[in-house]
Amino acid sequence: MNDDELFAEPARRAGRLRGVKLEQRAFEATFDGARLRVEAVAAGIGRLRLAESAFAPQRSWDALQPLAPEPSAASAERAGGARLDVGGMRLELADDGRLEVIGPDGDAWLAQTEAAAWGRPRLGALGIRLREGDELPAGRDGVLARLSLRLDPQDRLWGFGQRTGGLDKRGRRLTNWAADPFGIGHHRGSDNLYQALPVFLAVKPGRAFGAFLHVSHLSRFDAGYSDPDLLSVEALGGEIDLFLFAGPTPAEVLEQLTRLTGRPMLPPAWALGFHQSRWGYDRPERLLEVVDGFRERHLPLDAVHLDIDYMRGYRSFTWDPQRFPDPAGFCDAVHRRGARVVTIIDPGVKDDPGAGYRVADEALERGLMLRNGDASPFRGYVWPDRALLPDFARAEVRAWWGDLHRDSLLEAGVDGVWNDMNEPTVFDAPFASGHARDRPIPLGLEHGDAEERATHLEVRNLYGALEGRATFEALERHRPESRPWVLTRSAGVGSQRTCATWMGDNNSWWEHLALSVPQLLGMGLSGSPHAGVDIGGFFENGQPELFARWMELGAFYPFMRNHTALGTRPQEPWAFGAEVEAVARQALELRYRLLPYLVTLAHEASERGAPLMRPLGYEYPNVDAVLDQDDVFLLGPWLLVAPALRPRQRWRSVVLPPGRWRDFWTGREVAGDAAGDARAALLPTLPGRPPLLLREGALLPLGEVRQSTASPPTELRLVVTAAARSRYRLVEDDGASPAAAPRHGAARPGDAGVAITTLALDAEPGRLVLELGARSGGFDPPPRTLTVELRLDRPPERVRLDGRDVQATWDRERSAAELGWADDGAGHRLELTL
Ligand code: MIG
Repeated sequence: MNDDELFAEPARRAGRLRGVKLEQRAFEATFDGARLRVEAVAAGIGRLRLAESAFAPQRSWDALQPLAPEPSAASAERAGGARLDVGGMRLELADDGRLEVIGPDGDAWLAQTEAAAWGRPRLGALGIRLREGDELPAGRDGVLARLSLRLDPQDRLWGFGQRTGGLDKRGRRLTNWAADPFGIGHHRGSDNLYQALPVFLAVKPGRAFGAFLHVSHLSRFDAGYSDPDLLSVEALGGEIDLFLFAGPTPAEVLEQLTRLTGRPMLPPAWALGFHQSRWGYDRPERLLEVVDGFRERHLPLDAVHLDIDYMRGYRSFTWDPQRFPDPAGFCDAVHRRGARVVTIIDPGVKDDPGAGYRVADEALERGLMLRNGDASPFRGYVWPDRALLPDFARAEVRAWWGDLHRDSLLEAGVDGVWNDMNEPTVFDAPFASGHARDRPIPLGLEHGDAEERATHLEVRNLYGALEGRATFEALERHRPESRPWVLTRSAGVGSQRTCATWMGDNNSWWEHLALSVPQLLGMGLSGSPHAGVDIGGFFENGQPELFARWMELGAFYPFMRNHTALGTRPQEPWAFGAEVEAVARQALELRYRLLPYLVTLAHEASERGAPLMRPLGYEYPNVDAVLDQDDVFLLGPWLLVAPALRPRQRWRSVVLPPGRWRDFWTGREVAGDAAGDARAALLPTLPGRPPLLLREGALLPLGEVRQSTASPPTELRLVVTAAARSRYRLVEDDGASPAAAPRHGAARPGDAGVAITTLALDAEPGRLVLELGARSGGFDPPPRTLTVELRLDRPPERVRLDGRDVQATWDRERSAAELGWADDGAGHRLELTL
């Protein structure tokens, strides 16, 4: 977009570089018309701020975590301009005032191409829906800053949060503005959805780096859209505040990003199980019938979700007295069936003061809701008709909102909370009118405490995040013995600390089944790994084969929930007949067998930001041939999943990353055929048996099939494939205690609620040694069998456990040598002669 299209006035430029001031871990440069600050924030993390004059104040609700700067992290030297080493990359300012990000080998990762520009943009150029007659707020809020940078032609651009399309977003323009595409749904051409996460990775063989635009105002990346070689960063609020992460691998970028913005929360055990939901389960009898339906058919289930139908006239924090006369009795009945209850909460509070609805009365009395310029409450139409919106940028409001959960939901026994409509979305008329259309909120609407007033333009992208945080903190406060679980539709950077998310309203389309892979990969790469999509599809009627394939794929989603819209055909796993039900059962059984692995992966996420679902290039960043594969993924380090994504698909081709791969189901090696510089294999997509490959050196912890996480496991199984050397750290926890989830840093052996076992595999021709370290930590798993299942080409000649000869059984169907013993938590050494 050229300047005349973008700006409503002649753009102002930074101008001539006037001088540079060096500090110990930073430098500041003054231009005729701009100010630049470059800072080494911590090892591998740099920050670049560019404004016309003063930098924006840090907000009390900001996502940034306090970081201890590493004293040796940086040095600024004078060489005409200035340079700052942040460890793993240098940030340089040339004499002519242009910025560069330089890798350790001297390559320019990003290079500024023209002077930064500022100006008030044309509203129509921003590409967002606006309230009729709305204008940009006055002052710096309404000023757009733009910085253009040259990209390496080889770089793939990953992340950018919640998006449609493929894994690599290069060639697109990406707007960061939370919005519900209601009535349109989302599709390949969609731009911004419910969540704004202005985060990306640039990846090419040999190195990756990352960036986070720390601007909550509306912003945009032109990622090679206007010019294939240019990335331009545009932000309202008048400032470019860009954090840069040196990598050099994708895993390190995620570690750096989440060190800065917060590590993902650790879900309670039940939340990693299966969730059944639908809009329209409107009575306790119906919900209990659904839970019983799972139990009778031996379909594992851990949670049911209550959509808006449970409320009294869509009033948040109420139960409909006719339909749900005894919420506690209902929750108890679900609990007795080994499942959990999740209730939806919408931020739109019904505007009916004086009608006995405590929430509205308090909100108005105490002035807790968003207000118009004339101090009257801001109103919009949502489910309860005319509604008020809480001002979540205020700590007082977050505490009040959080406390509302206690009497209404927590005391009844509700286990988790689901936040919807929190972009926030409001309409112009009651839904009953039949012509309600969504009505954007004025950009200048004020949020926040008097001492830190901010506009809607600044707060919107964090509104859902702040609601989620209020909810999470309330659960921590009022139920300190359990790990909170909150699901949210809108979210922002930092939400990963408190919330799981889903991708909103998809359709029962094969396209949306396929989309879920790059979409969830993008979420994990943006630091928000606990995500899922509505299995079976939300809008439109589910279809048998599509539903079966969706359950197969959904078994690998970090968050696995079946959900569908009001009025669509039934979508319980048994709704499509016996064949589909059988596939769904296999998928659910696989999910539950994977739980020990998912728990370990959730710990890896909470310790280092590692996503559970990973693109192949996350684990093999130097292998060009796998970087662009976005219809397959890895679950953690060990499992490659190549799902069926098309109707009547009988085969799946997959590019194999280097090393040896074994079919999970048969144990046989999948050699593949040479395909260019890589190898590719063709795998059968048998119903209920998604193509699944084990990496060499896999140390994959599995459990047995359970109907719910409420029943204690009785087996831990380690599936192992040979490799010269492999290491893994199995983390188990009690599934409930918050102590198992340190907010920052790795789970340590001393942590309550955690058990850690180190696994070490070493092999040489003819010999394989597996060492299990003694279990450490405060959590003692219930009595169980420990089984080791080694996937080998043929039965081993000799097996010794702790120096004594033992017998292993040989299972031909899985090509596996297997032996087990009562798990005593002690260290063991298994030696095989092959
Ligand atoms: O205007 O609560 O995305 O999951 O079922 C629709 C009803 C409101 C949108 C959510 C969807 C939920 C639905 N909600």
